[in-house]
Amino acid sequence: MQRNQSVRNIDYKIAPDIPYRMLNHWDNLDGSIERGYAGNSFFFQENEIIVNERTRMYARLLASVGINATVINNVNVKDCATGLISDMYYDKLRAMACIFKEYGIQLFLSLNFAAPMVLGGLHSADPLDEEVRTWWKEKMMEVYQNIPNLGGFLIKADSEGRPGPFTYGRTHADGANMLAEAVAPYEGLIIWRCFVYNCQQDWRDKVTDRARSGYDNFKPLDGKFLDNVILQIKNGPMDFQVREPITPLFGALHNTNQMLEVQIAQEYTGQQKHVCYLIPMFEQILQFHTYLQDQKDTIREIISGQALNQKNCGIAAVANTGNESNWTGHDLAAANLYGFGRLAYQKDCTAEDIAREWVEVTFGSNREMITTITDILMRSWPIYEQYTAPLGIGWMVNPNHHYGPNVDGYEYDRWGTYHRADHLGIGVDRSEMGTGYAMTYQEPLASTYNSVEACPDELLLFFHHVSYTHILKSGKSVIQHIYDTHFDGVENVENMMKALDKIKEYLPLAVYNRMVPRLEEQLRLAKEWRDQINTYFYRKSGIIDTKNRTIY
Ligand code: GCW
Repeated sequence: MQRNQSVRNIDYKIAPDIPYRMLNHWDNLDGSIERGYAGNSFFFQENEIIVNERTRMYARLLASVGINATVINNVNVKDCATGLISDMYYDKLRAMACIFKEYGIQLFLSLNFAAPMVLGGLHSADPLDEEVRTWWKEKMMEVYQNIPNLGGFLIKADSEGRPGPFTYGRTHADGANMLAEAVAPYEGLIIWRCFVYNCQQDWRDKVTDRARSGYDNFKPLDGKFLDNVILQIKNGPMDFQVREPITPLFGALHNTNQMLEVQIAQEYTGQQKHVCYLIPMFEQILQFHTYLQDQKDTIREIISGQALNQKNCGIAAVANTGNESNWTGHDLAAANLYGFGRLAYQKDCTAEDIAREWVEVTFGSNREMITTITDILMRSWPIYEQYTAPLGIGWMVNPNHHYGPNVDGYEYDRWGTYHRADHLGIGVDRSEMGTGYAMTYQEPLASTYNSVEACPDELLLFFHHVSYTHILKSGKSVIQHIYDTHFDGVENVENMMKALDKIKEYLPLAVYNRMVPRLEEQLRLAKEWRDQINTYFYRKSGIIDTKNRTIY
């Protein structure tokens, strides 16, 4: 009805194919949000849990787009957050879980693997230690007595300084299974993240490859996890960059429940100041053929459980919400929350249908307005890619907060994220002659990515180190591609602003007034990206722009 369509002949039934459609909030108990760009937490404030009218509005919001599970606290479980599984918080959590249940949503929590030490005073968190195992069993009995509707737990272990089984020489299967046994009597799930890599790398070391780490750590454990464990795997092998290949881990696990993790919080994609509608990216990911087996080998078939006949599977998005009145800061960022839910719920929805649907239900029925905003959304991810890091290389951002250009920001650091540019060329050799990452894919993907000629342009620098004069499939040299896309990117942002201006009368004034300063900021930063990237590569390569535009 909101879309102004007739309700007369509606007679259809749809059922979601993906069992768990989840949000992951990175909210801290002090009210801050890690990678949050829409204000503070509406779950926590000053180490207290908030249950109020917004809790219900939130549940309704999620239910309206088909999301059925949510993790409310940050995967980096520190300080008071470890104590969420203690007396102090049970009453509020139970109240929240009950509200969520009315809307068909299950509450989950992130856990601290070292909780037996922090809360229990034990000397170890070794998953094979009997005392530790007993502690967890008793703790889970207590937790479920207090919060009967709890869905289970999400765990980040041995990652970026978080504790985990490696400390005790144990595997991630040992760690996950210990917890899975403890929650099994209550039908709880353990969602175990595969974001495990060496974040103390020496930039001089060209053998270690962060991209390989998920595969190298988890492929050998295939088949070793209990059935109430789900491995949660980020879409790319690195970390939510504007362009990454799809992780090879999905094509490598035959006997393990899997869940895809994407990020609608726009950490590396403009931090909700820039328009970047990510659903076309997620659509590509879900349709991707892993070649795991002859049939039913797409990511969607894997995480819906159809490929491997599983039921504990799903999709999770790192959430983009906060306590700002419009939930997502940028009004257009709400399309990512809506779109994530819709795409996860309904198999045959396209990113473009979803964009249009969102525009109609949000802003009404004026044709020109609908076309304009749908078009802005649909072009926004490619445009963001144009003015930021080129050809799949990623990063080039400022350390820590990850906003704005800094070509060498991560080049000489410990995080395993390098572009390896010199005066002759750029890119990371991940072919069999380099780190061998390309060979972790199933065929024919391995051969495609392994070969400079066959590798798709948009991923070339992720897989290969090439000279600036290397000719892309597009017919342009790498350096000219860098110059052209960066000039085009800024122009496209300018056009976006002009287009929005033309339909301004069809938007609520408050919405328009919120959007304009953000678009101005997007344009300012797009220019900064353009000039820094172009200047950097002009100075490195000494090769002039064939179109003679201004480079500094
Ligand atoms: O992308 C990185 C973020 C961290 C985050 C981590 C993760 C929650 O920069 O802020 O920590 O990924 O996914 O665990």
